[in-house]
Amino acid sequence: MTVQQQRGHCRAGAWRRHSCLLAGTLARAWHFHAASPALLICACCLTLPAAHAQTGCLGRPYPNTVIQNPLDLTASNGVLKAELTLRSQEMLELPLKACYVYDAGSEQVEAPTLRLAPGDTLDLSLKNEFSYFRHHTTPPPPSPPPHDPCTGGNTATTSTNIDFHGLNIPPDCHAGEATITTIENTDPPFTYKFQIPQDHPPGMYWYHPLRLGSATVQLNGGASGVIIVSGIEKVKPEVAGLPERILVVRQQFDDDDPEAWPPGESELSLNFELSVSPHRPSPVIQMKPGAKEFWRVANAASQAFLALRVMFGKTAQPVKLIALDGVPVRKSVDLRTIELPPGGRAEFIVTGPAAGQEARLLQTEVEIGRTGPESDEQELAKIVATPDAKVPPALVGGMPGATAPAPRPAARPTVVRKLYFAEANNGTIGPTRYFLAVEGQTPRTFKPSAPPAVVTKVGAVEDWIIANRTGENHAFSMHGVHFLLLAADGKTLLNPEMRDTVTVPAWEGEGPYPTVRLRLDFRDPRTAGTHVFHCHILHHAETGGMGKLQVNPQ
Ligand SMILES: [Cu+2]
Repeated sequence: MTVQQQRGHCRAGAWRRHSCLLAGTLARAWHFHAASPALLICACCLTLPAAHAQTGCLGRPYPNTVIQNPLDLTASNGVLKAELTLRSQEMLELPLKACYVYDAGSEQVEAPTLRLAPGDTLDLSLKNEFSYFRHHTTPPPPSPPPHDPCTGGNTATTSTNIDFHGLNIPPDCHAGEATITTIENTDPPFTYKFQIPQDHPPGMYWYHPLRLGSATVQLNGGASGVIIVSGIEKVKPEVAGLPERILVVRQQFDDDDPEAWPPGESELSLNFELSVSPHRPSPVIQMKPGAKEFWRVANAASQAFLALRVMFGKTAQPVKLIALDGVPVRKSVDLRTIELPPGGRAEFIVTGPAAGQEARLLQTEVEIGRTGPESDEQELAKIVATPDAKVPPALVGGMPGATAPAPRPAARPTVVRKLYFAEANNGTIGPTRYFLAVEGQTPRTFKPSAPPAVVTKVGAVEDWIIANRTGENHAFSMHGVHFLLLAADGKTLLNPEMRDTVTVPAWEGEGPYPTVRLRLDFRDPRTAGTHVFHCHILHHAETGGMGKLQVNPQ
């Protein structure tokens, strides 16, 4: 049963409509989202045929469910060939679902983890069956056939593409290009095909839509999954043999209108299980008492800045940092708070609580700035230690891959540039426009067809000092090449590490603008091409906060 059928049926009779609304209200009141499809069907659609699950999204975990890793799809003989279908499912009064569905034969699975070794080829086919278009708008006509996704297309919420976040791959169509490429829901399956470089850092990456006009709606609906470049145990032997836990934090919004800012109510989820304690029980992470695990956490929220703590009772526990943004760190410091901007990843070793000890994974309150959306404390999961815990499989070694940390940029930059985040309203009450501008240039909202904001050449080593002139945090994210984060909030970092996404903190309204300083190294000829950089609050990117960097061959 499609949503349109549900809605049409409900509108056919006043009492039925009332039942639908009542069911929706109950679902909302109980935060009973995962169970609500059944509730809605019971309440208003008893006379219709059974649901056709294969056309919508899959069920997501019930409250109190033990967290499990997503299904792994692992490359064999140097190739990972897989097919994903992007779908949508609209439920009355519930957040829109957007889902990457993988047909595993006996069952369909949402958002599998793509596992590749350096040197492997990803051969990924994406079928776009996303049918949701924003309310009060008319779906655009499909581009006239034959439509070539590499040339662009509709900017409707039905169009899509994939950004393989953080992978150092060429910015070409069918690979790392993610602002022009447009796959419409009338197109045949589109193939992404590229090789993971032999010297690629081993770590956690992720995939998500970045098509301007639909990316926020689709990401908020849950369209995201993990990519693991294998071999981290070669660089960080302390993780070998530890249970490897994949954790993805997503954020769903009650109102899917991306024009709304600050956005309305939202809920975080962990591996698709909503974390809305105390309204309903939290997800459960089962661990063996006192045992170590290797946690790989992605912030796949479109807006939430994370500050994660593993709490035993009221005390934050130290965790041992292993990698940031897919790159093993040079210095494995102990941290009690893991801060992750939207798009960021952290990998770390957690020691479990004793049997019976109260423990949880906590999102703590984050300073977002005067005009940013609220960010309250939220329990993401209970951590339950029990001797018969079902823990994820241990990280196996023996995969090919890098054996040394990623090389660092040169000690001195050849160019220093200044960029800044800014915002402007259209009139006094119009929607906010976002800018990620180069100092000295007239700020413009981003257009994929616009000339590059920055032009450089292979061989350059650039320092970018990025200021925030707005009252809210932004998340600067660079495609195609990692950067060394040298300074944050004006302070030089003691342990600079490679990153692909970084928080640029809000300006308080007086005093100097907060800045970050990062170093980009273009001495590798493979960095040639046109890359994009943008705010990873995807709504900001979609409404202008993006730019292009052209690296010319030497
Ligand atoms: Cu932003």
